[in-house]
Amino acid sequence: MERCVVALEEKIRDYLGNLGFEIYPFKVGWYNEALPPAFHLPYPDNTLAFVVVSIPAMFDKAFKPFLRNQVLKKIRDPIDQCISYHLTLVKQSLDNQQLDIMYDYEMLPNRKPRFLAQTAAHVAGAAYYYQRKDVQQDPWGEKKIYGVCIHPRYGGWFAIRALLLFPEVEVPFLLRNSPIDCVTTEEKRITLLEKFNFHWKDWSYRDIIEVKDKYSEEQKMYFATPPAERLKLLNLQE
Ligand code: B12
Repeated sequence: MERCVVALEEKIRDYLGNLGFEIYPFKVGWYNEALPPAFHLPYPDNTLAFVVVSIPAMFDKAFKPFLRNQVLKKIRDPIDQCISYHLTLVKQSLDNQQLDIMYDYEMLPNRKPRFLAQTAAHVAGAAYYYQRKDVQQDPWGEKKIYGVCIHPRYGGWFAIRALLLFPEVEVPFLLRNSPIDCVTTEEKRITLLEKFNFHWKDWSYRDIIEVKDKYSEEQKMYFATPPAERLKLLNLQE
């Protein structure tokens, strides 16, 4: 069984790795134990799952070729279409293996997200999730402060896109990798949360650590454009 899981992981990584995605395995139980029941994933604790993140290279390696080759549906966000296109191909390549895919933008009928992307990234060891409670001397009083994940190589220049869940694969033996704590000082954590919450549009929270790669000016311009106007930016709408 352990060898089957290694082969499965390699197969998915071989496909997605060349397209600017990374995958990190985890057990559903690790995710569920961090959250109250309302957010639990409805699978047994030992179920195998992967969190899929996009890194800066995704824009050139997956998105631009996708735009050249596919007919876009005008009502859906092009990046979402690109990601679901590739993850559907991954699913097809796994023959009879049962695979459930959940996307970061999917909501349940009760308006809660289908999964909490940051908690998943943290428990899978992909990116440390810095929350208000990771700061000792909290300067924010009554304000609502959202947490943010930082990737050890790409800082904030990445996104958490999806979960891949394998309902038929149980992995009691899976070893847990802790996420790398790369924003270690109190001062830096406060700066990070301030920037993410109050200045996220200036991109600066993403550079809280030194990074290996970041979004190009072109990619920044694309993501800074409101979703409804992105097709126009790509010259795909009259
Ligand atoms: Co937003 N957003 N967002 N967002 N958003 C997401 C969080 C995400 C993950 C999207 C993605 O990558 N695909 C990224 C964050 C990436 C990262 O962390 N590096 C993201 C981003 C980038 C942004 C923006 C910068 C805009 C943008 O560029 N897209 C801004 C920045 C914030 C701001 O406005 N200044 C932004 C804004 C928003 C709004 C519109 C404000 C809302 C509300 C934000 C929020 O609630 N966090 C928003 C949403 C709704 C989401 C979304 C869809 C759901 C988040 C959510 O509802 N969380 C996610 C994608 C997703 O998750 N599917 C993206 C619910 C709350 C309750 O969860 O605060 O984490 P929580 O609380 C849980 C944990 O604390 C956990 O229990 C709590 C639940 O009970 N817990 C844990 C408790 N103890 C412990 C201990 C440990 C160790 C762990 C791991 C967990």
